[in-house]
Amino acid sequence: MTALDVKKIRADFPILDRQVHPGVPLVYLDSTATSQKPLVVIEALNSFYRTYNANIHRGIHVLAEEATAMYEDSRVKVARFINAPSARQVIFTRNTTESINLVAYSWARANLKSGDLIILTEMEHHSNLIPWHMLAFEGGVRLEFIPVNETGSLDMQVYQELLKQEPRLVAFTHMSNVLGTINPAAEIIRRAHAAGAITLLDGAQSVPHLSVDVQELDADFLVFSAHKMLGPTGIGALYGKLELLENMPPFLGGGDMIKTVHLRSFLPNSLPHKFEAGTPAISEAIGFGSAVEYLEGLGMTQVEAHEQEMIHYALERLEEIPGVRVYGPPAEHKGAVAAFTLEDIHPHDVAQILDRYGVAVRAGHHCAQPLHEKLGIPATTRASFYIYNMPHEVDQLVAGIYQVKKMFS
Ligand code: C6P
Repeated sequence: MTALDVKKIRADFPILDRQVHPGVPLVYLDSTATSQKPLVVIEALNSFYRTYNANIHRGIHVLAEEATAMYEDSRVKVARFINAPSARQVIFTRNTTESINLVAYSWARANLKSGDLIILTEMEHHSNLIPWHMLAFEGGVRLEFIPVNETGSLDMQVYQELLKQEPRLVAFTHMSNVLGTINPAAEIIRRAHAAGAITLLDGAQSVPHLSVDVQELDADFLVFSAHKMLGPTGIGALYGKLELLENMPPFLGGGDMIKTVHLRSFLPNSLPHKFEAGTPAISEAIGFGSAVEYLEGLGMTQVEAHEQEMIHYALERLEEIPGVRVYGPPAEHKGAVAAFTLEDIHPHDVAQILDRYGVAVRAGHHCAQPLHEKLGIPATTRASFYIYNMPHEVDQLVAGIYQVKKMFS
């Protein structure tokens, strides 16, 4: 018995009915890269362009008022989804990457000086590494990393030691996009605060799959992308504590982010508009609102339970194949992500052959090259599961892997 009515859910995702080669139906196992979109999201975009397309926060005509109301309503929905105290604390950005860059450019450049320490982890996505590398290169901040141990978890003892160096920021992923590890976010944040640091939680992989409550976690910043949680591409969010956001200088300058402008001065707008320069991704933000509503309708506890069932079954089946090695912790400590190697067959070959059987997986370093270096491998093949995946798709993946083995034997 699954926690979700997956057959009913699948009917909401028209793309899942397509064939990718003649007579070969799609088995989509790449939701960690981007999820598919339900009809309500597709319809939200369609209805915007068909009936009330207009720029927001500017016009006084009906279309502009409707578009503004829907855009702001989406912000309220997204804020509710993560239990933000106020919608003013949700900034719409392009994606997780832009949200992290916003914090790096605005908060970090205003608050950190040469020699200050930022703690990251060895399992970060490049988005939560490069902005800090750039800052280190430019402003001399120091970076230290919480190691990943053999079980794919963070070494909390080394973290405790690093905290003695009084970091200013601890920025870490809630869920690894490779190992699937769900990090103990509340504990990492609690310890960071005790050491006087603030925290940035990369929720790109957790917000779509777990119930994430910023107040319960006491997160200072949380970043995530709509496209990984049933929403459109080109829209993401930055949540921040009010006093932090209020005191941060603007990131990008231009229209909408100002209160008044003179030839030689300007006054920034209030939150959240201070950080939303120029015409934003209006239809995408509205689609984002529909996506979170859809997830709320399913219930995040049920989503999580379904994914636990999927990953338990997937690991059980994958681990019985001779020559397969799955990376990361056991199913109960991870999300629905299975990155694996198959003997010494290159992951790109594995993915290419699986594609012939309709199975869409990702191969490569998944923008986590340092983690792969740590694992001592250049790349992995990664299968990931979401609300619309069913156990028989795991079976198709496994059958495909046996075909790969046969071809290379
Ligand atoms: N990971 C994957 O296939 P953007 O691209 O800005 O929406 O998300 C960046 C990002 C940040 N943190 C984590 C943990 C992520 O997994 C991602 C995106 C995708 O694994 C694309 S590389």
